[in-house]
Amino acid sequence: MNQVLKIAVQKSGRLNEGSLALLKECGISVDNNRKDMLIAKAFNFPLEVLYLRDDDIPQYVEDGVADVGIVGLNVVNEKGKNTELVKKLGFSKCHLSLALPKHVGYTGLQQFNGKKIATSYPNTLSKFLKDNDLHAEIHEISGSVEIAPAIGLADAICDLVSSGSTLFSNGLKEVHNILDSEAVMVATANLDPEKKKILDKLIFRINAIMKARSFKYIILNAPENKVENIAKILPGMKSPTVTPLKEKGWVALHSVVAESDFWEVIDKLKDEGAEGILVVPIEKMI
Ligand code: PRT
Ligand code: ZN
Repeated sequence: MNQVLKIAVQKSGRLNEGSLALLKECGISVDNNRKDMLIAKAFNFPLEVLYLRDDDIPQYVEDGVADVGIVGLNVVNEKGKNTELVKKLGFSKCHLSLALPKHVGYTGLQQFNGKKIATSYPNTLSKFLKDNDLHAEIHEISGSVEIAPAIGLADAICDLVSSGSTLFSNGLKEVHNILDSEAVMVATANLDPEKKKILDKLIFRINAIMKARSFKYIILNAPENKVENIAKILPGMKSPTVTPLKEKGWVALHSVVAESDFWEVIDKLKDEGAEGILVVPIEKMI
């Protein structure tokens, strides 16, 4: 029988869109039009999608009900289930942080000793406190953690932060990051070899997409006598493509540039006399 890889994704919420967009970019079409749909088969890849609450995904993957799952690293850590981290996916980035009321001066982690901290992440926080030899009372709440200090429920909170605007609007300030998180793919231990082959194929596609996202395609015009210098700035995947322009003494160069040092490279190119610089996104990079 032909095997199908079962992947768990969040049914609705912050991870849903990014997870489905990633599958789509992998060329995998999934029927997800109906809101009440809990399971869907891909049309053109041996994949079945299970739509679940994010909190349940680690357990389903541990049990092998789902072979793999896309979930926040924060949830994977908190649940502590037996799953294998396959890949960090680079979206839904946030961090789990300790925060205090704005007016309270912060002197260091020791300040949390003897305090009450509200959180939806009791296991992660408890481990952090233990690792740092701190003794605080954890008050577990499942949502709206940010209002806990204002209503006298806790002295501090430990919650996810992305832009920081929720903390700000609740009169809180972030004082210590305890975990960097992003969407990750986890897999069940001892995945069936047939399914492992399907997963490898999926990861190959994801790698091509993630690599493409971190690079830009760049096209520019430059004086011919500057090609050597520019090639050093823009090494490309092998070396830049150089084509002559109709105007004598000028060439066009095509290459790729890493998003991370993009502006630095542009400044250097301008210094070498590059003109008409065009930068376009890359869809896949293999
Ligand atoms: O219904 P279900 O249980 O599936 O979803 P959920 O409501 O539990 O989770 P959801 O959709 O809110 O978040 C899913 C995952 O998205 C989280 O587990 C994180 O991995 C990731 N993520 C990324 C975030 C945030 N950014 C985030 N900002 N999850 C929550 N937040 C919340 C945070 O709790 C706080 O209340 O947003 C607020 C802070 O945001 P800023 O931008 O104001 O700092
Ligand atoms: Zn949840």
